[in-house]
Amino acid sequence: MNIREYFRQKRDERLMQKFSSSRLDEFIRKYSKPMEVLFTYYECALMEVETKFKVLDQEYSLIHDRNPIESIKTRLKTFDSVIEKVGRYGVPLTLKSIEENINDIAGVRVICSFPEDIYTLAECLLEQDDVTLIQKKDYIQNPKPSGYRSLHLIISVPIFLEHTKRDMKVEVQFRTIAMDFWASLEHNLRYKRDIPEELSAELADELLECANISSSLDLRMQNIRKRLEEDTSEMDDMIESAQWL
Ligand code: 0O2
Repeated sequence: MNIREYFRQKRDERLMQKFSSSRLDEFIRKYSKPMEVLFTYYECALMEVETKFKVLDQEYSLIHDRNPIESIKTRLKTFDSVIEKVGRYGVPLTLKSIEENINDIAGVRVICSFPEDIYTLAECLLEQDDVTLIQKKDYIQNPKPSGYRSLHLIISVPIFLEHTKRDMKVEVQFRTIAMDFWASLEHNLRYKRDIPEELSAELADELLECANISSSLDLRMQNIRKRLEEDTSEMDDMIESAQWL
């Protein structure tokens, strides 16, 4: 479905609560084609960033004999959630304003094995000379009141088109498997309707406790890995010196 059809279909739904039909009509008339082009550019930026992580993962496994990345997920924000955000932020409904103000149209989620891998990968990404950091939010050092943990970076990367280069913004969320498991469940519960207020408050407390437990589990698993690595490297040293005897 193209953007024009999409907006037509959505006109009587959620978008109408934020914007008058004449503003939406004007937006559709002016911007449906350029918006499609813009979204294609975001999709290209997602491919660029995903490839960067795949390369880092390959190289790391050559050197350290393990993969720091469990999985990579990419997503483009839906048109209606972009428009909903424009309404929530109170910024102009124009293409320029969407590009300037909405930073997470292209999103990459990198699921790592251990908390330390998150910072190693983020550092490796930011060292690349075509990557520019725009914003960093460290919800691992400073978890959200809900218990949410993740490292968020907004970066800008170039995509190379037929005759030009264009810098595009991408949001990268780094999580461990445990952080991602918690966030997915919490997200599902949050969007579940008809939960009585009392139960909802009870579940929020329970979720916060689960977030803290899973954070300490992450650290314990990381320590186990470190001790195993130390043990293996001691063993390698012993084997190496025995060969000289
Ligand atoms: P999606 O589909 O996952 O992208 P805003 O985006 O305006 O609400 P801000 O400050 O720009 O707020 O972004 P923030 O809070 O730094 O990060 C927003 C994204 O982080 C969310 O995207 C979620 O993916 C994730 N997130 C943040 N807080 C929580 C939380 O408490 N629980 C869970 N499960 N996820 C969280 P979207 O747009 O909501 O959805």
